[in-house]
Amino acid sequence: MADDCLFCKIAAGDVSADTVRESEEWIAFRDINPQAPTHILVIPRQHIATLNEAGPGEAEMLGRLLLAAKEIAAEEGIAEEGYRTVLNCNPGAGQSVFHIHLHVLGGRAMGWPPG
Ligand code: DGP
Repeated sequence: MADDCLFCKIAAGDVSADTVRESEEWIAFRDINPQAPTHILVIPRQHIATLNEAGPGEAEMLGRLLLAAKEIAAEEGIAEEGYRTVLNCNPGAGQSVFHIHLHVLGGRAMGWPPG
């Protein structure tokens, strides 16, 4: 756990969140500022600030985050219609919380390219 990391505090239960699913390795909760009718964040319990800090030792965990996103999309009823997973890395891409998190967005049409 990193000091002063909001998502570490959510993972530890010290800050409340609308949790939809969790495992020993990750926790998924609704985004406080949703950008789509369904907007869920999947975060590892392990503190990794950005994708740039992830190494080969995190490969399986990162893969399981994607599989969690797939399962959550099915539970939320957006799997067939379509959904988007996004992992912003660093401020130039829009990252504002420096604990990696996978956005799962759905429930509306998505434009491409993203802004
Ligand atoms: P990013 O911009 O990729 O770093 O995404 C951070 C997301 O985190 C953003 O969509 C808003 C969300 N967020 C920030 N603070 C909180 C919080 O306290 N609770 C919840 N549930 N989401 C938060």
